[in-house]
Amino acid sequence: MERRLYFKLSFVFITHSCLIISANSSEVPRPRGVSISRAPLYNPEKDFTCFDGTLTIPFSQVNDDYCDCSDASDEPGTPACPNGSFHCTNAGHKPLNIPSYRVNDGVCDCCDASDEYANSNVNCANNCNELGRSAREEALKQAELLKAGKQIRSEYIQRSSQIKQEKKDMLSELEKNLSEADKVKNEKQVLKDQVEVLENAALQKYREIEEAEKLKKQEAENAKNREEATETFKLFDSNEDGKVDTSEIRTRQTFDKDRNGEVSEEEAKYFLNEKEELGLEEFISDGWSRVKPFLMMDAGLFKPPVPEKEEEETEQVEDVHDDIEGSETEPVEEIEEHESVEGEGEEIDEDDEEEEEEVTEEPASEPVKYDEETQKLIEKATEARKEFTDAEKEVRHIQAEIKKLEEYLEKDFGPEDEFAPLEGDCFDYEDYEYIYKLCPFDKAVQKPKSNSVETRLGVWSNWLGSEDNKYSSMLYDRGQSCWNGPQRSTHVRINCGSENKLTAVSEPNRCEYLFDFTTPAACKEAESDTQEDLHDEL
Ligand SMILES: *[C@@H]1O[C@H](CO)[C@@H](O)[C@H](O)[C@H]1NC(C)=O
Ligand SMILES: *[C@@H]1O[C@H](CO)[C@@H](O)[C@H](O)[C@H]1NC(C)=O
Ligand SMILES: [Ca+2]
Ligand SMILES: [Ca+2]
Repeated sequence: MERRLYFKLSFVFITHSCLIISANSSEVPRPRGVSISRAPLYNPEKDFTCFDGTLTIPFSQVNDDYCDCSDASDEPGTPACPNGSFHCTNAGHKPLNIPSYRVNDGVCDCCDASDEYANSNVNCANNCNELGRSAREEALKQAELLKAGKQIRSEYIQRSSQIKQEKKDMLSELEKNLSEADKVKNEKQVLKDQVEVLENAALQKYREIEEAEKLKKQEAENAKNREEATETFKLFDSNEDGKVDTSEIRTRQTFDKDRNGEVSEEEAKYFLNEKEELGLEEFISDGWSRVKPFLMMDAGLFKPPVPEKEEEETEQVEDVHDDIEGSETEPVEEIEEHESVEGEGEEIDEDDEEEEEEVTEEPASEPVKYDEETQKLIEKATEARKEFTDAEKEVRHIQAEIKKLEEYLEKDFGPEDEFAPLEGDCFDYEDYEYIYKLCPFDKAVQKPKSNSVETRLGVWSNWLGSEDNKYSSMLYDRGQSCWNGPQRSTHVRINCGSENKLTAVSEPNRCEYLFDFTTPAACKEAESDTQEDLHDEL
């Protein structure tokens, strides 16, 4: 009972001092720890009813350091209730609500020192004015930055709509050009087909001649082969019985396959198609193809390839070794590969293909002499073919351009396309070892300062911010794989800044990079106050 009385007295004193203190500001009289907006809920003339309506108590039990209300509403200024909230006015700075257990806990939480009123060991200074001043200065700076940024942002928006319009105009022009080019291509195709029919007819005569010549050549070759085989047969058939047998083969060192100084029965049989003896026709058809290489070898005309097994094996081992080393630092090729998918590389590839096609169409055998008329037709057809492939190439070129434009127009450059001007630019950040590069809407890469081997840390994927702030973060994924690890990826946090700048790079997890990027494109409404976090920092 005594304790309670003491606190009642001290409460009276406290409320009085409160009234006195607040008299010189615009503040409303209210119990300790109550905000201005809640002041009317505490009327000293009346009994107090807990906010949840569960209990009515004499007003003297408000802030008597004894928790009466289950919702803590009777103890806004003491730590008595386990779940109460204490309001610091913090005149000169910003008001703050703290959990009531921080009242008189020996730690200065409020810059006006109001949370530590009953603890003589702590001496909290009121530094709200200084804090307020620097906060206001900081806020002013931020506001100026924001203002300048917003100015640039609106320029970006204008530029974007211009760029977009240009791209759209170009797209519709290209679509017109495409249908025109398609028409040309079809015309060229018809012309080519027509003249090729004539060319074909004219060439038919020469093809027949060529065919006949080929046949003749083949026949001559066959006859020569047969002649050679017959001669050899006669030579081998030493007893002239019209057959070559193993004993006749065994007299010839040429057929000592294993080079042991003797032609065995087995060796001899090999040359007779595994038979004991062969007649002339059999020898020509089955034996000659086995015999001939050995005769040629003997004559020094033919050397079988020497197998180089050992060397091959060591080479393979080296290859594997290279692969292992290369996998960490193979980026250049991969990046080029990636770019060529959508870049001009495509055209180069096409050119290569066509050249190959042309070469295979007209094999470079000895030139045939054509009559004048045929020669003219060939030239005409060649020209028609060239015109057709050119027309085809033009169609493909326009299609590629259209695809590029469509891809551009599909990209999400922000709610007002304010990020569009960043596309096509790259921004560097250097640390001790590396140069990092962000090319917005394209890729993120890393390059050591010591060499020029780029590592791809990701290609543009999508916006990644939370639902209400989607455009605060970008994701670049599908980067090069880490050695024995996942593909690299990069998050880019976007903040308002007066210029486009990569301000920080880190690797919070293995193969996961974090970039901080400032840009005027992100300068929008004032960012929400961060004062709530103040307590955690103190
Ligand atoms: C504390 O207060 C909060 C909000 O006022 C409430 O959601 C929570 O349930 C309360 N906890 C206790 C233990 O009373
Ligand atoms: C479309 O074709 C016209 C006429 O050939 C040409 O001048 C123009 O540059 C083409 N447009 C584009 C976007 O290539
Ligand atoms: Ca109480
Ligand atoms: Ca405190």
